[in-house]
Order: sequence, then structure tokens, then C-alpha cells
Amino acid sequence: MRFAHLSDSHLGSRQFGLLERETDFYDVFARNIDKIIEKDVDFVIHSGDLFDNNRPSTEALLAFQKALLRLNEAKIPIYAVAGNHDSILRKGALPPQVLFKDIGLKLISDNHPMYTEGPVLICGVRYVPSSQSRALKSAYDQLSKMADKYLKSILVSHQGIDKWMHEDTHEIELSQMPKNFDYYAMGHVHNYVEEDFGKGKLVYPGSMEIWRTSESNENFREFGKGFVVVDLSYDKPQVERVKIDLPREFVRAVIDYNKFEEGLRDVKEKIQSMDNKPMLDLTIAGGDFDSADVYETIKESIGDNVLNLRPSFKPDKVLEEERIIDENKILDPRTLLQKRVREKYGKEEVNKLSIDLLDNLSVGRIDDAKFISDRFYSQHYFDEVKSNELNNDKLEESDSLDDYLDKNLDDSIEDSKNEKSKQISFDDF
Ligand SMILES: [Mn+2]
Repeated sequence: MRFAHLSDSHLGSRQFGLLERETDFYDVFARNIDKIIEKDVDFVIHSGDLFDNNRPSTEALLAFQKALLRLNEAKIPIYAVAGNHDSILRKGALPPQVLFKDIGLKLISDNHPMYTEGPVLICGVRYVPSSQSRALKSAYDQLSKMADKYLKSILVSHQGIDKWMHEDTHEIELSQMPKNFDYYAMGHVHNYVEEDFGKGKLVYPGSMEIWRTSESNENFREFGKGFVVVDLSYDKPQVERVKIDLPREFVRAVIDYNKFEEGLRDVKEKIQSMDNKPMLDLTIAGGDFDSADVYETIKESIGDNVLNLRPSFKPDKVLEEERIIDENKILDPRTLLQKRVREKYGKEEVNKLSIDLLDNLSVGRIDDAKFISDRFYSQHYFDEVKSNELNNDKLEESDSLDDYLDKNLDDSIEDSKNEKSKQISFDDF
């Protein structure tokens, strides 16, 4: 039994506000789907951030609808879980993926955390913010108990694991992950990761396109962008990386101002030969120059050959103020916020809450921020009420992730069994 695993397609993302970049994301998604169909897999798993936004544009919805219809035609089912970009945390709100359930999308959700494909358990949990990591661990524990009952099991989850995240941005540590799944279909980390873990493999397929310029990095040069095909017929799953060409190149160049003309000519030569106008990350360094003049020269020379031109300038003489700003990286709002919150409260959970709120409020997700703070309140203060035995009835109604899973795991398995009433056996491999 073979399946394709992909993640972080961010449909609708419009890098630097460029319509061409939005189209690139749709193109590359279609290319991945083409290749998956060509690979003739048994099913597909998408590990979240299918859309760049939890209110996707019609174009983004259409791009996925097209892909889904093509997979349907090829009789390849697709399972998906919501990521941090495309989920709505507020209880009862409908995430965009719901639009596609009736035309075949198998959404792994609080209501339906488990599915089976022959003898394979496919289960998971939607993105859980870091201030609720306790609920995440509890959900993992419950799913892990189910895993032992199946011949093969896959955990689908969109979370940052500490090992592959920058400091303080993870929701879970590798040591806290359940160990008994055969395959960990992860999403969230945009680099490619393939690691032996537990009794199987843990994979982040990475983003499908270069979502941030920083993703045009060493990892990208080594593993490219794309998906993986996983073969479960072995003791340990076999993972094949499938690279998909991106519609346009990201060119990174540094020109020494002392050899400016020569350097600029080289860059021009390189980018002129490209079919699609590339993204250019250009730095002019060294020497003594006026940035505005140099910018005009660059723009005149190669402005028409690139999709975006945003050079950085590093002359020898940097203004004193600029140098100080450069050295004090703490001017990053995330870092500043954490520093202040730590000083004031000294509690890790408050720190996590502040980051979750920043992430949501800074992109206008007011409802989600409200949900996070309400949940935080009920988890950290309501428990105190419970211990005072003041209000047990209300606790019953509390809508924690654990409760959803408790309630829905059994139903979900029943559903799965009804859907696939055939005997589960090893012959399916
Ligand atoms: Mn993502």
C-alpha cells in the first residue's frame, strides 16, 4: 500500500502582493497533483495549511476544487487536517475545508479524528496552539492507544516539534510524541525533514513553494520542494522524495560594490536566460556609495528582467544608529513581547499565550484570539474552580479538545467500519 504525503500548499498566498506569485502557488499545487496521479498511489494525505488563510479567496478554493475533482477521477481519496493558517479555532465555526467534504475530501477533525484504509489507521488532530499543548498531548495519547489495534497506523498532525523549530516557537517536544505509529505525517515546518522515529518514519514534506524568501535555503537546494511517496509494505515505511520544479527561480546574489559593474553584468546574464522572471534577493556590499543612486542603476539595468527587485545595501560606512539596530535583534516584536512577559509573569504558559495572541491578532484573527484567551482562562483558572467543587456541571460543558476526542473516537471508528465493512487483512498490501 502506497500513499502520497504533502503539506503546506498555502493556496492563495500572494508573496509581496504579487499576483504572479499567487498564480505560482496554484501552478505548483496542480503540478504536485499531476505527479501524484502519475505515481498511482492508493491515497493522499495533506497535513495542513492547504490554504494560506482561513477565509480563502474564490481562486484558492477553485484551485483546490480542481485538484480534488482530478483525484476523484483517478479514484484516489485524500485525507486532510487543518493547519494554523487554515483553521478557525472558535467552536462551531466552519473551516473552509468543509466545503469539500461532500465531494470527497476526508477531513480529519474533532468530529472525525479517525479513518481506515484497509488495514491502515489514519488518524490525527487539527492544529492546536502552543498555549493548549496539554490538550494536544492528551489527544496524541488517545490516538496512540488506538494505533496498537491496527496493523499499520499513521498520525496526521500540523504542529511544530522543537527539534526543527526556532527557539520558543514549537508546540511540542520530540520526546513527547507518541512512539507507536508507523508513520508521522507532519505539517508546519516548511523545510524538508525525514527522520527515523518510534517504530517508523517522521516526515515534514515542507512547503510546496517558497513561501518566505528565507526558504530559498540549503535545505531547499538539497531536497527541493514537492511531496513524498510512502510505501507501507515494509517493516519500516519506505519514503521516496519527489521533487517538483517551481515555476520560477529564486536568485540570491551579493555584488561587491568595488566591482559593481562587473557584478551587475553577471547577475543580468544569469537572469536573462530564465524562462520566467525570477525572484531576486540582491545585496550590494562593501565600498562607499549612495544607496538611492545604486538602486536607480540596478533598476534601469535589470528591473524588467525580475519579478521583484528589493536589494539590500551594506556599504562600509553604516550610520551609527543603523548599526545599533542591527546589533540589537531584540527589536523583533515577538522577542520583545516574550522578554517583557517573562519578566512580568515568569510563567511559560503565559508566555505561550502571549505568542498565540500575537500571531492571531497581528493578522486580524480576532475571533481566534478570543477563543484562545477564553480557553486559556477555563484551563488555568476554571480548574481551580473545579478543585473547589463549586461547579461540576459547568465543567461537563467545557469544550476542550480532550472532550471532543473522548466523545468522537468511538463514533469515528464505527463510521470507518461501516464505510469499509470488508475484513481488514494483510492482503491489502
Ligand atoms: Mn505552513
